[in-house]
Amino acid sequence: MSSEKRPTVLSGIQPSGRLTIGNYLGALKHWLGLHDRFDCYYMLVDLHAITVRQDRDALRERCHEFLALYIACGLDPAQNVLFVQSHVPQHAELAWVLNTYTQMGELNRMTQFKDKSAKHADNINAGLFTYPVLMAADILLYQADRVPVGDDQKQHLELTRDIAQRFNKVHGPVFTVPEPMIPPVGARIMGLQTPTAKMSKSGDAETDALYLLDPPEVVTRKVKRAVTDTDNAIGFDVAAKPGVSNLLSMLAALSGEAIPALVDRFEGKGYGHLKGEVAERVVALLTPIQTRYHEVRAAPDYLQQVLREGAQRAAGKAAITLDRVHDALGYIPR
Ligand code: ATP
Ligand code: LTN
Repeated sequence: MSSEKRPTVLSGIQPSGRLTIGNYLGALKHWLGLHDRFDCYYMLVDLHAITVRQDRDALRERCHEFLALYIACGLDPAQNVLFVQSHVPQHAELAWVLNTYTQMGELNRMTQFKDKSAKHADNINAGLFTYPVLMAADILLYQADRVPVGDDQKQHLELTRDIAQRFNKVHGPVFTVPEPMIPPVGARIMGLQTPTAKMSKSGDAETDALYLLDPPEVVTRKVKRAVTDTDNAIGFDVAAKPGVSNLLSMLAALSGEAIPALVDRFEGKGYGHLKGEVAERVVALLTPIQTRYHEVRAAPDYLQQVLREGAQRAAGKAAITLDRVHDALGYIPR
């Protein structure tokens, strides 16, 4: 599938918590089909995941679960390089180098660091602080041209670009400077119970998120109970009507209809109609994904083989970049 001139796409998700409809609409969905035009690398970023304590057995299970979901959502391992970050040692090696091209002040400004430190006040480890540098290493190792992510990763992408440009200024054009790909709708799905905060896969409240493996009746119940407001008038206004606006964004991302067209279509109808349609669309999306997931998940040897091959292909490309970096720095070749 790879040819010299094809641009590269890379993205990743932390194997923490459970994949949500936010992860799907903001990221995963947009990875599908890119292999026609790009060399595609999609990771499970297990090095990033340990910036928050993980249970050993659960982490191992989850990597297979997430990989099976990647495949069930439509990522064909024959056309996309699917791998686990810890299988490619160059990620950590390049991250070390890039740490020395990143300023403390830059990392201090990262909103994800601020949010995660507030949430895990008992474990504000150095890895949590340098998390964005490892992410920059992930991206720059593969000379990625485009990085499809949700809105919350925009700041990390900007830092990655700054680090790449800084390194290139000193050492010449070693790194491709990547562009984010952030979808116009669905890039920031909010919680069902707290529509002022991002839906998160590691959140505590079960009813706040729609998980990709939620059964249909659970999806329907959660959507029906989603927080809205009392005036029962459908309109898009994130500040004044965060819950209804979130449902409209989800429906727009799921159906492809524009938000103003949805507002017109639901005029005079109550929130129950909107919720009914959102639930229907989510169930229709998830049902075939879940069927496929159970088939793939039942084949652990296959999953292991996908990871083995993915790691091999990823490491081949990563090694070329790391050699160039070492050469630029003046390290003696091995
Ligand atoms: P966690 O809660 O475990 O920190 P998360 O749900 O934020 O995780 P990540 O692994 O950080 O998930 O993100 C994976 C991808 O999904 C990223 O591209 C991210 O931008 C996107 N994403 C995460 N949450 C949402 C959301 N609520 N809406 C849209 N995109 C999202
Ligand atoms: N930080 C990202 C996950 C991530 C990532 C990447 C995304 C790690 N490395 C490289 C795109 C490209 C997050 O979603 N929290």
